[in-house]
Amino acid sequence: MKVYINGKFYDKDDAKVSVFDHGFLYGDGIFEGIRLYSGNVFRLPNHMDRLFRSAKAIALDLPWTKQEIADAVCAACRENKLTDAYIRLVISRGKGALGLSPLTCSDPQLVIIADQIQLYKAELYENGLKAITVPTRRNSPAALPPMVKSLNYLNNILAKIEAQNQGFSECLLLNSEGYVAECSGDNVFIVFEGKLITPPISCASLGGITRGAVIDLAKRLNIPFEEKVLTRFDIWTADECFLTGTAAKLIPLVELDGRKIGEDGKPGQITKTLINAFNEIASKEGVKI
Ligand code: PXG
Repeated sequence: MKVYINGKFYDKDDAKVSVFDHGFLYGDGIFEGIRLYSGNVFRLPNHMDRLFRSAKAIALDLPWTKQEIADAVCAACRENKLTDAYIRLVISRGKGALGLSPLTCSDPQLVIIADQIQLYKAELYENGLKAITVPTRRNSPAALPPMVKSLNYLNNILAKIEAQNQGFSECLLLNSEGYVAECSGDNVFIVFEGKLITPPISCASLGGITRGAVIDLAKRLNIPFEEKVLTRFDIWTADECFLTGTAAKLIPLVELDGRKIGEDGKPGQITKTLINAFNEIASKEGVKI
């Protein structure tokens, strides 16, 4: 495997950034998780837009254009002869002196790893996931804006640990007001009385690229859709529930906090329709590498 760093490719073992990089020292940086399906990079311009918004939010001036970074993503896929991949793009603040100030860093590092990811076992895509709500709350917009895909994911990692300690692989995070935000690295959707519903971004959810694709699909398939503030009650009593993320794709959630979702705790019909529709567009849409 060859890893892209600042315009060059390195063997996996030689792909290194400095321990003085503020990305390593302070989690000062941003990232994107991107998919390559059948030789097409899914919604690459949307990922570039989100990346540049993250950079702006952390006051990181990027010395590359969106097109240059998008080209580097495609080059990393070609270099590794991939047709299907998970691409982890990282931009760190760069090497600097000890101390929080980013003003000592002048050389941001652009790293692109094109690899594979299998988040959940195949069986769970058929039968659905079980999750619990964890005590850790989603980052408050008053602290770290949750729309920033920053290199500090400890909030989500702590939530994941709490779920795993209870024997669950996934968890629901509420926002600081107690409303549903999202799962540890996935957005959450419910279906209630035929309507598809997800919390608005203002509930401290990430504006997921997969979330956006599902909303577009719902419109195309004439499935009524609404963004609505949700409580745990709404998920417990939903007819269907599923999660969306670049790594996870679409995966049914069939139980939350010991409550079976829907009548039988099985993946629902609208969920299955959207999973099939997503799998169909995923390999057709996108930028050819
Ligand atoms: N919420 C959060 C907090 C995320 O970080 C999503 C939702 C789903 O968004 P997309 O755009 O992927 O549909 C994310 C996605 C990784 C990694 O290792 C990436 C994410 C989450 C966890 C791990 O690349 N991002």
